[in-house]
Amino acid sequence: MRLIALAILCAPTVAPAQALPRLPEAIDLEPADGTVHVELTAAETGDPVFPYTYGDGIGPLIRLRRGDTLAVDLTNALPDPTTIHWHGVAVPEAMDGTTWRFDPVQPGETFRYTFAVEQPGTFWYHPHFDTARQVDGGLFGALIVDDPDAPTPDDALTLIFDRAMEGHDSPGGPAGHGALMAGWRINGAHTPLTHTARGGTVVRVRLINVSSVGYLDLRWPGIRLIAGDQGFLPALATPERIVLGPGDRAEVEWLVGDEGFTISDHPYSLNGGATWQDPVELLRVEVEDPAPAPAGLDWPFTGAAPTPDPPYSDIVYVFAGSDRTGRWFINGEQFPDVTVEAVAEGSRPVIEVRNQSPTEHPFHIHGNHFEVLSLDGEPPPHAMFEDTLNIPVHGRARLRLLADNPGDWMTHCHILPHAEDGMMTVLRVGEPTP
Ligand SMILES: [Cu+2]
Repeated sequence: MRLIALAILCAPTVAPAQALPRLPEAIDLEPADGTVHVELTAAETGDPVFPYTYGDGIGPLIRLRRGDTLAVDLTNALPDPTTIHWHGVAVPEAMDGTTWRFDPVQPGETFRYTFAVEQPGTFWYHPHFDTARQVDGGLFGALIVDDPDAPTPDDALTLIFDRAMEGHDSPGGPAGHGALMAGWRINGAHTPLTHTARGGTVVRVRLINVSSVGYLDLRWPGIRLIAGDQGFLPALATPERIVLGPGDRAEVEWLVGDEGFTISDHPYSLNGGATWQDPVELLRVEVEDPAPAPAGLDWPFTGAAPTPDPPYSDIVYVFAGSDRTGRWFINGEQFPDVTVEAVAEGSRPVIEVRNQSPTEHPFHIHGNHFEVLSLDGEPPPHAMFEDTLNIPVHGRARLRLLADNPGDWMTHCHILPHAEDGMMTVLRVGEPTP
């Protein structure tokens, strides 16, 4: 009898997974039509998990409509300089948060970032100064620009994926090792998480990878991909998996029926993709009030075909380096000792990015975005507009830059330790400005 009682006492109890938190939304201090005014303070928290914050936890979600003007007053309460970079948004160079030609915001100072936004899409904001440490420390948030032409779903979620301090303190170590060790958080909460959705509804879900090193390889049954970095795709895609490198975004729709599903992450190596490790459950979607799954929404897909890949390049960037040396190069150079390539404002130069290293790199360009002409010789099925594109090991991407925003723009790998160890250059659009 005593043994039985003991066995009952020791029966394992399964702790219910925590519910997925929704992101806090930024408060608009001047709720007038056409403007959004937000105050952010970058400060230390004393919390080793998120040592830095833009407020209460990770940064608030800033939501705009296409054509709105955003004004953000950033107060720097950190002991170090900082900036805000608006990843994926065509802002004026002085608002881009980079320190190539502009000074960072000093401790104790307040700086106003202000610009109009004409591109709908899923963007994010983060410092571009001491970047790996400040981003990993918790300085990041989502910026959503709504398209007034898009249909309204029953519900909408924004999921920010990040990992705890992951290897930026050992840039010479094998990239991806830290990523394999640390667990993912979504909206600041440790996975696995659960979310309850109502049957018979359409949920629009925005996915943002803000990790400095980690790749996501997300899988669930019946993926319906509707948008990438720069707004809607030309057509619905139904891939088996969604791979998001650091800085990358995607949007999907969930058609919630009478059964739940689980989003898992398949461990992914920077040295060539899928690994031998088991998938990890990140988010279980449970259904309340089961009902037949609805049809997908009528998203404003254009059906645009990709631009044909021409037989020339205007600029070639060769990415090289290795984990062994921890030194990373573009065209044999390391930032800030770089050759500034220049293209005319309004031009459509063809850029070829060749990855000669044994590590994948997410190629990112500031201030302007590009169309993917081909990846390893294959054109995409539809026109594909991005600002962040993963280049596989020994891969070759050919891009058509929509060079419409003048300025000196950082062009770099978005694995932040790689960028800080040299893998960054400058692309000038238009005439040099004083
Ligand atoms: Cu890289």
